Amino acid sequence: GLVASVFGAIPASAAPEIVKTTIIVEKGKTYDGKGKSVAADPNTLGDGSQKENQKPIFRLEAGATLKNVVIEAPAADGVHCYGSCNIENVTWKDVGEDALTLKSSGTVNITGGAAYKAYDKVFQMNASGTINIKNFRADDIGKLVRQNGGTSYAVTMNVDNSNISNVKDSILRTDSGSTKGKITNTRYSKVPTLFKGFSSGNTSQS
Ligand code: ADA
Ligand code: CA
Ligand code: CA
Ligand code: CA
Repeated sequence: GLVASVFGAIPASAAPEIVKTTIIVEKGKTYDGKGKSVAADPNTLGDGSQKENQKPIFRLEAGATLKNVVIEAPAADGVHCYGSCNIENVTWKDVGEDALTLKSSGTVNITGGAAYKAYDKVFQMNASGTINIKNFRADDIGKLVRQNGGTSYAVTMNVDNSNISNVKDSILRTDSGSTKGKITNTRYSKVPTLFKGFSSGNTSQS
């Protein structure tokens, strides 16, 4: 909102809306936050620590879109996608256990937005499919995309036109010999490894 002051109208940083129960975005529907901030109720969804089995703030059903939302701390288990989902201009200011999980097969399109302060993973792929990350900013993270450890299904991971800095582990990581990774037109700073665990010939960078 706008706050009047002697300096004129300045944007106020509104307190986040505290989400007590997971917001469900139904199949094919769009949730447009119009720039609003949300955070998890730590007592019902999770405290955003590295403890597993926290609940998501948003659950997207197949074909749903989430846009124009700022997710503040605590972010619990972020966003869960059950099938394909579109994430546009969503910023995680302090990623919780992780930022987004693909829970059943589909394509995740992340366009614009950012993720900061992910102790471990940002995007977690727990099902086969594709993740397309475009025009994204990530800073102070463990990994940008991680296919669930020990799984052998195929995931396609694409990163384009993004800016990634202060990475502890790698940008893309898998244990699957059939998973492919591609990074194009992306700027890095303090990134030790671009790809980890991929079979030879399954990665490209330009
Ligand atoms: C860890 C854990 C998986 C799964 C995953 C997640 O990798 O071993 O079982 O819970 O986190 O989705 O956060
Ligand atoms: Ca986890
Ligand atoms: Ca964090
Ligand atoms: Ca998780």
